[in-house]
Amino acid sequence: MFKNVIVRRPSKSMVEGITSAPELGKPNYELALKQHDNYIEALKSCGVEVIVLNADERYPDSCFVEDVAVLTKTCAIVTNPGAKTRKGEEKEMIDTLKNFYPEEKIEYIKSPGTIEGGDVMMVGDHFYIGLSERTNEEGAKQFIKALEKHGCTGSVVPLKEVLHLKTGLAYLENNNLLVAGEFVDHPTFDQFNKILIHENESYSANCIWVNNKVLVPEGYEKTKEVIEGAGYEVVLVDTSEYRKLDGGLSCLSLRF
Ligand code: CIR
Repeated sequence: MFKNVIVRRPSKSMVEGITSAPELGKPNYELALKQHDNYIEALKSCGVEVIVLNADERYPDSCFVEDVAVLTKTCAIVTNPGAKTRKGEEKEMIDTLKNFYPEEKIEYIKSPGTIEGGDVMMVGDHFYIGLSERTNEEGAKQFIKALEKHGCTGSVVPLKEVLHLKTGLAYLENNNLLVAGEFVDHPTFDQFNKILIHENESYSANCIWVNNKVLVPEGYEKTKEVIEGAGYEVVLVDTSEYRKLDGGLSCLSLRF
């Protein structure tokens, strides 16, 4: 179960955030703020305390806090983002983490290692790490070493198409795994109960489990149905403005 969630308000500069889909247009900042409010309310409805950090105009993508740290039961690992314009974002998270973890439980990934939290999926004490354009082998190696120091384990998954590992995967606890695209037939995940995302709804693979409820992006009916069919209560949140920046529900928070 999660007790706490950290989010960061989107900055006005978010309209200049990184995107692989410029054809979707620039995000509408006012609407993004409203969607962020709703996201916070949806999280609170799952029984967590939400820590809301101020917007940071220097970093257009800084609302995607998931990428700058990975928080586990035993340690916090501050990442080293692979995207040029995101370098430095991680430093702005450290003071907040110190309110929850003693210094000896905070680890740091260092260059030339890079890793972004969107590439890390927690399954109990084990962490799957996607090797992507943002996360390199050296970053994954340092990350696994840090995990092992604190009683956890990690393994790598080379990625083909997705931006981050969790662009196409979401662990819903109880051995249930949402899978889309390149992960549908991926042998690494054969031991899970796979819940398949329809190919027309692949964006909605980025859901989050929060204390037995599942936050699902609004507008993806088939995904909503399969998750409800698996026995979960679904909470819908519209993320249209974040989608324009390749972001989704998991990217917008750190849950621990
Ligand atoms: C980026 O490209 O870094 C942002 N525009 C989107 C980050 C999405 N984060 C995530 O999947 N964890």
